[in-house]
Amino acid sequence: MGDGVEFQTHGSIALITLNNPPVNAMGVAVRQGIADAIAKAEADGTIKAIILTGRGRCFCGGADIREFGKPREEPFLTNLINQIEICETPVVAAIHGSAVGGGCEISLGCHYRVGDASAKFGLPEIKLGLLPGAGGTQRLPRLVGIAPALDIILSGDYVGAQMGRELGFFDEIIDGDLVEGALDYANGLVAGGKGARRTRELTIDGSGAEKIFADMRAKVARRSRGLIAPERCIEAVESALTISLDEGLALERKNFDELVQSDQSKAQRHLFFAERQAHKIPGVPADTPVREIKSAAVIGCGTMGRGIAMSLANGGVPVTVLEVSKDSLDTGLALTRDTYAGSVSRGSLAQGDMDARLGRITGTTDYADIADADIVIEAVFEDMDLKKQIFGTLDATCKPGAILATNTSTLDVDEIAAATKRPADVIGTHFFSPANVMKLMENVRGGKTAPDVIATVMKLSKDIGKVGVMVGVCDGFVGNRMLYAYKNQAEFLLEEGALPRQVDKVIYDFGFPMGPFAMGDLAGLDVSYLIRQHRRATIPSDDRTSIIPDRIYEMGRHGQKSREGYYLYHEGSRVAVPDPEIEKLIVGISGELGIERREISDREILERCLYPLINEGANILGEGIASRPSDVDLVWIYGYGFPIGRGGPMFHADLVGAKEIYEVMKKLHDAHGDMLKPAPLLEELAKSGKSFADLQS
Ligand code: 3H9
Repeated sequence: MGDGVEFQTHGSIALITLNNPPVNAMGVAVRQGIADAIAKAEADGTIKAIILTGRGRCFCGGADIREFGKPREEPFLTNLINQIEICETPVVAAIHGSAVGGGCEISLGCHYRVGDASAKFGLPEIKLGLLPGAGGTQRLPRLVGIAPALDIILSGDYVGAQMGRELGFFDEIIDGDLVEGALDYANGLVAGGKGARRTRELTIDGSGAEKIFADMRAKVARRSRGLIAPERCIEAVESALTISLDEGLALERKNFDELVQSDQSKAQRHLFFAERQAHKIPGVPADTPVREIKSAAVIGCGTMGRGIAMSLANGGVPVTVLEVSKDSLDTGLALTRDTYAGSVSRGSLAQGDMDARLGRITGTTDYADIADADIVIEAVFEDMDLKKQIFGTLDATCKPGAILATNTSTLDVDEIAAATKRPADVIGTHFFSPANVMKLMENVRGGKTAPDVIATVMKLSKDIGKVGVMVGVCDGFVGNRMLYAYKNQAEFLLEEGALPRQVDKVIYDFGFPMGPFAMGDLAGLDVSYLIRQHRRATIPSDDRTSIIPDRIYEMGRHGQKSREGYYLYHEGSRVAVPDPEIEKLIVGISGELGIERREISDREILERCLYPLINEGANILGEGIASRPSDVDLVWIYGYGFPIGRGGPMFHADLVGAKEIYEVMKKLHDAHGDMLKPAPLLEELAKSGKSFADLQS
């Protein structure tokens, strides 16, 4: 039956099984195999029903994403699905695991759908900057209604078996063996004289549609600023109400073809593979055994500790939180409860889920209670002596084989590990605030961290729904080290002539959720002040630093929390209002420094903030702190709000061109000195005409 598709008969039932590991993606060979198998079954007068199912971990992960951007080869998926739908013989999709993207669309072309308890379906194309291009926008609204279909298509999230049954996607959920159950189901159809039942023939209930579309457009404008795929999805679903299915398929295809060529989709496809590539770590073979994580402990119940504990509990891991005093513990646990209750009141979490998650979090003030934890994550203030003391205690208390992790964002993991007699078990797990929301885990391997500890922590990241990236030890690791380069330049721009609102607007317009100064106000200017003090004491540097942030902090302005920082914030509002007092202060500081303020263009602001960030990424790659450019991209996308449609700093650098960035860096270097020295790797790429993508492993 060609590669990747098996054909069997069971009495009068034809069983067509996709067998294309790892996820039965439908490349050209698989599409051809299915088309041949369907034709064969239809031509055989003894076949009364057809089952389409998948072997391995899931039914089908969709079209083969690696084929996108290459010339299309027949049979096209849309035609194949039409071929299935117009069959006279009833076709049943029997689904286990995921039926997603084209995998969902092919099941929508089948006449009936059954699944086992593991079954889930969804249309994640939006996460690839696409729209479902093989009928998803036309058939799903016909089957489940407009509002649920829009939710599924625009979120890209997957729907489980039970909910799928309630929505009318699944006709039956099968207990026990899926294929046996599907055979019984198909035989039942034959016995009951049930024939083909075509989704294309269903009519859509258009009542309330205008409001549904308007609400969705408003939501998308808020959540997906700058991305083009969401509007194309809405437009295609909307068309299902007014034009025929075949016309709708043509519109959908037009939108798909436009999106698949776009830089945004290329960027998002890059990120899809980047997330998976990040799990391939030098020195850690794929078959490295992992340690079992059945329970965890978190040291510290402050903002970070609470967020980490919630992340673990949300991912199903029971966690014990340790605090120094009963009072701080009680406060921390109460705040944890409040955070969950807030999600319940906003409707983003069910009460039952809150109870289950909270039930996984317990508290203690006694190290003896965490002695059996499989992983302990320390999340106390950034103070090396304190951390060393804690790791000494953990070393003395925790069971052999426990992983001892630190949430440090800047400190030397090797120095922390040296406070124990088991440095091989020590690793960094750097979460981002708010840790229960932000997806990045910047995991840091020390010089002595054991491969199985690395493999376990990367698996844990995935298990709790985070994007894990493994990096090496250096000041600030990947994320914060690049952040220093970016923020420094933003501050110098103020001294030279720009104002916070101008810099922030340029960065916001580029696609970040906010600019560096609004971000500073949100994070707390007191926090960044303390970090700066600490860094100056521990890592003295001759590099130029701006005096503006210290001055603002010394005025008692701590950002949003004190309703005054770089901006003013009215009572109860998070809207940043430019403050003439700060603008006067900045102009005054330029005078003090003897800098003649000048007009600074938006272009200069963007280049001055972004190119040093990219340049630092190149230094980090050159030093081997990150294994590959796409790892750096993941850190900035999921930890710092780099716009997803731009694919991360290194992907963006390739779109601009290494040569162009190098030329600008050279000029900046001449004007501002060595802190803006072009990275040797950037220079090499510029001179050889290569790109960061060429370094990808
Ligand atoms: C589409 O269908 C377009 C249509 O609407 C229209 C067309 C005209 N293609 O995630 P995992 C690889 S767009 C190629 O770790 P899991 C993945 O790279 C498609 N490769 O497994 C990895 O490779 P490696 C819409 C794919 O068990 C390996 O499979 N579909 C594809 O945790 C394992 O992946 C999607 O966006 C693919 N479609 O989760 C599906 N999918 O081992 C997105 C996966 O070399 N995929 N690979 O690193 C998923 O959500 C998950 O992969 C899935 C399995 C849930 C299926």
